[in-house]
Amino acid sequence: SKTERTFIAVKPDGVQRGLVGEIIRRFENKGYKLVGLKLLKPTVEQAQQHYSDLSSKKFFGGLCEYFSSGPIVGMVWEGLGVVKGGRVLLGATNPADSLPGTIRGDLCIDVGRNVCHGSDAVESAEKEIAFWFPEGVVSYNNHSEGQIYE
Ligand code: YYY
Ligand code: MG
Repeated sequence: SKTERTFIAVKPDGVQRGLVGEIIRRFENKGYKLVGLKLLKPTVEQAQQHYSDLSSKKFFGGLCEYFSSGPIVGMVWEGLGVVKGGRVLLGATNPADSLPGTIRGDLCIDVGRNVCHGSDAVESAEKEIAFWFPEGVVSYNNHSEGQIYE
């Protein structure tokens, strides 16, 4: 549905490299609707919770340390098929495999510094949005909706 939502984050490397505007721009240009946006510095505990599915991986410690090392920009984007479509905009997890034209394909090199996060399924999106935006998101009418959707 048009009200499907996903959690997208610009990771600390993306913020430090000044890529916040570029990443937001790609989601805006696509036609998705921004309904949540905040700059925050995650605690290690928040990083561990966010990535809890990966706790058995050997890169988990480094991932959580990196994710909590500086501010991130957490966002909620809404639109038809936005969970899958958002992952398409991000590109493959490993930038070595991300195609040109994707955020990771265009903007980074190392899998451990891949500048952005995106929820991988509708269910995990709902979980991540509730975790990072417990206060809820913002409802409003987008005046372009009639041009974006048939
Ligand atoms: O959802 P996505 O971010 O594309 O990948 P995940 O498999 O969920 O892994 C999360 C995060 O972990 C990834 O963005 C980079 C990091 N990572 C890593 O450092 N090394 C790997 N071999 C795999 C993932
Ligand atoms: Mg993931």
